[in-house]
Amino acid sequence: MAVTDHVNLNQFMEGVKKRNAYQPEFVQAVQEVAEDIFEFMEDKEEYHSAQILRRIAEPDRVVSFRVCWEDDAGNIRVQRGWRVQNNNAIGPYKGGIRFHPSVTESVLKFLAFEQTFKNALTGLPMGGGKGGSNFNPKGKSVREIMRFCQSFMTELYRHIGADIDVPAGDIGVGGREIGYMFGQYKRITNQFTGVLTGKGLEWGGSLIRTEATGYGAVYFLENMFATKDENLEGKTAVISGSGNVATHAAEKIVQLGGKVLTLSDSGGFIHDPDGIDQEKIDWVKTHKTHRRGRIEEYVEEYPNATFHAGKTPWGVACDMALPCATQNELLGDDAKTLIKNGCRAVSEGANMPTDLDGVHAFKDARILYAPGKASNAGGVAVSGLEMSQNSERRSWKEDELQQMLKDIMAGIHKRCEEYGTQEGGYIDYVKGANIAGFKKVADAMLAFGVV
Ligand code: NDP
Ligand code: 2IT
Repeated sequence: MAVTDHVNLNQFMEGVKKRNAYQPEFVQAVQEVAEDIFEFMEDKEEYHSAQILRRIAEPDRVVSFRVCWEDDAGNIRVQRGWRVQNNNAIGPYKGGIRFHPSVTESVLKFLAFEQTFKNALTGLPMGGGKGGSNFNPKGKSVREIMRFCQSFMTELYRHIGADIDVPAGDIGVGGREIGYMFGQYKRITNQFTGVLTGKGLEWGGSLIRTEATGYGAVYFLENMFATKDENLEGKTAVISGSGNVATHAAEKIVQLGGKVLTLSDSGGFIHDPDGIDQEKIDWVKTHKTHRRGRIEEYVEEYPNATFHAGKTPWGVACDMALPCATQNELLGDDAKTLIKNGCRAVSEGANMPTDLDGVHAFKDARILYAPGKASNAGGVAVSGLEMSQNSERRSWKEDELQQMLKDIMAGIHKRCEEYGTQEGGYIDYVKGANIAGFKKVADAMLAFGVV
């Protein structure tokens, strides 16, 4: 092939599939981005000849390590840990850590790839990374979780640093786990630095980091509805998940006058036709986080609600849907059902919750559809602000941070609008987010030459 002949989208994806055999989540994430980027690059020789997308879709490095720990019964347990450092063209690697039995190298590679675009979209100087383990925190004692976190950090510490790679929380990793990992990092290195975000407020954490992902996803919804001169007042929402992102998304919807009908966990979903108000959300937060209970127990507390075992909530009619649990939890048929039942907007709190068929269904129906890399970026954005506060050795005020989060979400919306507006005024947020995120990273990579 002559140097100027470029591979087309299909040839590119064939290569990605071949090089990443048995990594379906990673291939899926790359496919979703490549569909838009190939169109964008058509007349841009510099990106083609520098192989920019090919390079972003090849992590800078994947570190895989053994994590040994001792359970309460004295048994030695062995898990696998990873850190995927995808791209640091615009800042230190940044992204969460996930503890869940479904974690594989493919899952973490897709998350680190997505994170690269998401972090660029925030406008803050952060590269993309992700880490985690197939460790299952469910059913483990707090001491077991502590020992696991310490062992995980005993290897991870040598790969991270405030200017190198800054992990945070994700599924199964909240304030408690960040505390254990930060404690171990500090103990090993004897350094108090901003090496992790999502820290406690007493030891370098930022106000509103806990709330930021869920709140940000709802601010993004507000921005989308504002393009139709509408707000969230009186609108119904169906939400999946009942963890950090889901409960804070629910909280912000209620604050803005909307009505939340569902929440879920891996056991099924609850439907509360009276609406899940602030008091009920507080009950769920305590129940799921502190008591580590199951969502099905909601119906014992609130008997007007019903529990639907083993089901996702997408069959409940609503104005807007927020998938806030995990990847591929909303499939093509679910998307069609939502559209048929009148759903007008989708804001993804989770990463890649909608499969490719679902993405195409939402785009074809031209509803307001925000991909996670745009709508859930509020969390990592406030993590970026936590890094700035740590560097300054100061803590900013809550109202300042609230305003910054709102401004960042509005900025992301604007960038999606700029690159995603189609003939007739329809905004393709997927395309807008992919192109805006790509362009920033790609231009930095061009400046660095072939490295
Ligand atoms: P949490 O651990 O707090 O909550 C996860 C929720 O999702 C729980 O309700 C859990 O149910 C459910 N869930 C997890 N895995 C599955 C599964 N395989 N099938 C069904 N339900 C599942 O995590 P977060 O709220 O932090 O994260 C949720 C999503 O948001 C993830 O996709 C994450 O990557 C994304 N995200 C998180 C950010 C953050 O700041 N925390 C930032 C941006 C995105 P159960 O209790 O049964 O496990
Ligand atoms: O997916 C995500 O953006 C996160 N889990 C948050 C990452 C971070 O560094 O705050």
